[in-house]
This record gives sequence, C-alpha cells and structure tokens, in this order.
Amino acid sequence: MLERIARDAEDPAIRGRARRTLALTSAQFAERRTAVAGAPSPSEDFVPHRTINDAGHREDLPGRTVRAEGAPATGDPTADRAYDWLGATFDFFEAVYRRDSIDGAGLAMVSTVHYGDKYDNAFWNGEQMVYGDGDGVLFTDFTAPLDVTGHELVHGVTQYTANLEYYGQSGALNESVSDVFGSLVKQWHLGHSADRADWLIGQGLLAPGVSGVALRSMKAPGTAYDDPQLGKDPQPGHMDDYVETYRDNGGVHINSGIPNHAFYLAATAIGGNAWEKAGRVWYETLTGGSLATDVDFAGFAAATLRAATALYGAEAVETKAVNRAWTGVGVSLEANETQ
Ligand code: ASN
Ligand code: ZN
Repeated sequence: MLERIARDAEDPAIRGRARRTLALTSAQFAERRTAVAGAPSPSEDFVPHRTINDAGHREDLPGRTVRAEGAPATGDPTADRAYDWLGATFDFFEAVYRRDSIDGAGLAMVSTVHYGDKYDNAFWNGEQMVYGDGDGVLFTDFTAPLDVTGHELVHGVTQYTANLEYYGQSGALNESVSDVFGSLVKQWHLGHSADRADWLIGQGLLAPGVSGVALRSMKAPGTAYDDPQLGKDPQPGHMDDYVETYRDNGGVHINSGIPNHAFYLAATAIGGNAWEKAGRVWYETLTGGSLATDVDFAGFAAATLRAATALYGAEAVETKAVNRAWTGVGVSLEANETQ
C-alpha cells in the first residue's frame, strides 16, 4: 500500500510473520484435533471469547483489559466497536461456514485499541488484533469499518489454514482472501446481496477532506481514492496491469486487486448472497488443505474451480461463473487444471 503506512506497519508486520511461522505447528495441531473430533453437529452453538485491551496510545501489547466476554459496554465507543465487530465476525463464520473462531477450535479473540500515537493502521500480529486511532488527517479510527476487523481476523484464519506466504502472488492472495471475507462479513451483517453490496474495503476510514471513498474497491480496483496526500489507489483489476515491485512485500496490497475482482465477478455473476456460493467456494479453497503456501494466482484459480466442481458440479452455473471470473481478470486456468 502507501509508503507511509508501509513504514508504520513494518515492525508489526515483520514480527507478525515470524509469529505466523512459529504458530504453524500449533495450527497444524489444532487442525488435526478438529479432524479427530469431527464436524460439530449443526445444533451445537459456538461461543466467542473476546477480550478488548487499551494500549493507552503506547505500543505495548496487549495493554490494559477494558472489556472481557459478556461484560457491559465500557462507554469508549472504540473499545465497544472492537468488541461488537469481533462478535459480528465470529457470528458470520459460525453461521455461514460452521467455523468455531479463527482457528476453527474456539481460539480466544484478543484485540488492542488505541495502539500508538495517531497510528495509521490495524493489523493481526499472529496472535491478536491491533487497532490504531488514525492520525485524523488521512485516516480516522481503524475500528470504524466492520470489514477492516473482518480483514484482519481473516489473516488469522489464513494463518491457521492455507498459511499463504506473505510475499508476491501468494501474499496478494493472502491479502485478497482477507478482503473477500472482510467484505462478506459486512455484506452478511447488512443483509446485502451481491448486487446491493458496495464491494468497498474500509469505507468511512478516510478522514474528512481526503479525496476517496475507501481503502480498496473490489468492484473497480484502482478507484478507491485519488488524493494529493495519499496518492492514487494503485490496484490493478486485471493481469495486464499486474505490478512488479519489491515494495509492499512484492505488491501484496496492490496485486490483490486482481483476485479481489475475480471474486467480485464470480459473486455478481452467480447472484444472490455472495457468502452463500462464491464465498463457499473460496472458503473451501482456503481451508480445504490443497493449496501450497506459495500458490500463485493460477494455482489458486484452479483450486477454486475444483472446489466449485466438487460443490456444484462441472457444468453448474456456479462453476462456469468461477471459470469466467478468472478469465475476466486475465488469469489462465488451462495450464493448471491438471495439476
Ligand atoms: N492493515 C494491514 C493488513 O492487514 C497491515 C499490514 O500487515 N500491512 O494488510
Ligand atoms: Zn491485510
């Protein structure tokens, strides 16, 4: 993304990657446990275990606990929003995909708000969510948009499942699945079908006066903002415009526009609620265990096609929509179909 944000996020991102690697062993253990225990019966209710901490504008984690699961509202809208959005994200994964929290095994959801001084980002550090307040000039409070919380928590889901390497195309896929399910949490929460959804990530996050509508647009990558201070949204929506760069971990927040737009094309072609069919295909792809951690766009596309075929059949409209979506963003499926 932006140089400025990349700089601010550098340390936590590096720390996060190290933790992601360390967490792999426990993630595999958790998955094995889930496999042994078998799928829960549909009547079984999962319950979230949320803890909201306040860093008091320092950068020490996790900070002071201000709200534990079931406790009344704190009166701090930022802490209470973080609590509510964790709950909405938990409820989405439970209701739609029968997933019990981030790791599928009831992992406690920990968040820290008021992190740092005018900190311009939110992130998953491998263990918990962290939110800055924004500087008020470029960005407002990072707890504001539900899809930002969804995005960050899905980095946790990815860590515990496909564990996509945070570099190049697999990194852009890691970013993209966070946008896909971040957007789906919001769509589900609002009851928006694919044709009603705004397909924006971080709507409401840009400070007043910034020329833009959101951080990213899945419907029209590259159009979310164009501002003298922020620059122009650098996202491509087609392989013809793929950005080769060493910045941003090889363009993870840039080229994610391509798989983001593929998901948008698939979901809108299928119609109805995006989380039900296109979302199911992407969810099975992410969690199904068939992806290499360094999978590229073509490999991921082929995996979505296999998932769609398994779910709906080779000749189904859903499968054809997925196929056409990848073709629509210039990702070729032919070469990978036999892998
Ligand atoms: N908000 C950013 C993200 O989740 C933080 C980062 O890791 N660069 O992608
Ligand atoms: Zn991300």
